[in-house]
Amino acid sequence: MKPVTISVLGLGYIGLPTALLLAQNKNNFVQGFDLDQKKIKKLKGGKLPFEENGLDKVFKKINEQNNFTASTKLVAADIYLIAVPTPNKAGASDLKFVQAALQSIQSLAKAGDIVILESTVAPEDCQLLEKQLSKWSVPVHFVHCPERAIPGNTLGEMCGNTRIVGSRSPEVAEKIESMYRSFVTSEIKHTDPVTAACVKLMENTFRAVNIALANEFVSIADDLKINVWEAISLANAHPRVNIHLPGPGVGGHCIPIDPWFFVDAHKNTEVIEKSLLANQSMPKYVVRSFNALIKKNKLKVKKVVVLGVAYKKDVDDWRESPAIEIQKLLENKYVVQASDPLVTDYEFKVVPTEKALQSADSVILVTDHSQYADLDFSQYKNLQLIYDTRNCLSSTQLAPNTLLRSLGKQ
Ligand code: SAJ
Repeated sequence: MKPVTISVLGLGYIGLPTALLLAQNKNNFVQGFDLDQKKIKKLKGGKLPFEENGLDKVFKKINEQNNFTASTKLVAADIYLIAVPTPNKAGASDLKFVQAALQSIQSLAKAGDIVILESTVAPEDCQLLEKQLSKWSVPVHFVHCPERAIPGNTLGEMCGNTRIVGSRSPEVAEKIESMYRSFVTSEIKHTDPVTAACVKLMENTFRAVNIALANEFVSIADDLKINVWEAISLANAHPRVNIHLPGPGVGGHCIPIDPWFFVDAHKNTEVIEKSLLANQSMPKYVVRSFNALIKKNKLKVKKVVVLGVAYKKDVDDWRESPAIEIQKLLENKYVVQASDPLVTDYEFKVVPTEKALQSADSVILVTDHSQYADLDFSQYKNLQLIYDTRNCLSSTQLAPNTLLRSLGKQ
């Protein structure tokens, strides 16, 4: 069989794992391309530029196969796969990196080549890109296959999540399905590119709206003086109910941002908009509840630790993390220290957990890292209050004089 040459543009958290997974198939010749010289140097030296669960094993195998190259110069291929960032500020995807990638592809493209876009874009932008490519002097096929990744389990998600192939040509869709089939074990579904972009946004919007609902239930539970976690768990025992978990707010680079693409481009999106705003209001709700607890229990709190600043459990990523706003709000009233064993380079100084807890008189737990479940808080006798926004701690971890309260739990 003639080898298939695939050039992957952008060797980041999506592009690199995708390139390596594709190279597992010995019939693929995969050429990775990135502008970052340091990254390419590392890859050429047999080192991964970042850590990702299980990726080192795949990389080791690929290095023995000789069908993966990394370069700062794009090389001609049959299939181009774009996995560059689409930093999405102010409600629209920023296409500057996608446009730069397309420009370099255009200078190499031959008739019949396939250009796959994996980066998340607004459906309107997808329409625009499709139109743009249809005007190239050399006829190429545009395909949109929204990326599949979840920080902490990217390989699992890339292989196990349903893949959407958005193409106008059934033959091209078949070809791309067989390309992904070398590592995707779940279903691969076909549609057109714009629907594919819409599906990606719908998935993230579903999560945002559902989390907003759970967050709204917190305030209802507080009014009724009941435990929201217990109520949600009982409601979820119903076969057709799946309420998500409340929390201090929604972070990450997708769920708090992507749904704005819908709100900004369409009418009748009140539910989505209100949900995004409801999630955005959670840091304020957390700080208000924390202050109310201090007042009600007549505590003398001066120093607060924000425990966990990553946007979610067991990741080192703090993009859009609610911990940032919580800390800013707390600083109006308290001396605040941020602490997170996984995060180093952060908006604020990060203090080692033990040191931070030794000098603090209270804690707001923002991220439910697994290691906090084994943390012995009882050695920090000065702690008066721990406010657990994820309901992940147990009173058995604390000294008897420390008060433990969870968000939405009386
Ligand atoms: N969160 C809650 N309650 C929940 C679930 C999550 O408050 O019940 C919070 C988390 O703490 C976090 C935020 O929401 O701050 C987002 O976390 P997440 O795990 O739901 O999502 P991401 O941003 O890590 O990854 C999402 C995933 N999308 C969906 O699950 C629909 C992932 O599959 C996508 O690939 C990714 O966005 C993306 O790149 O679009």
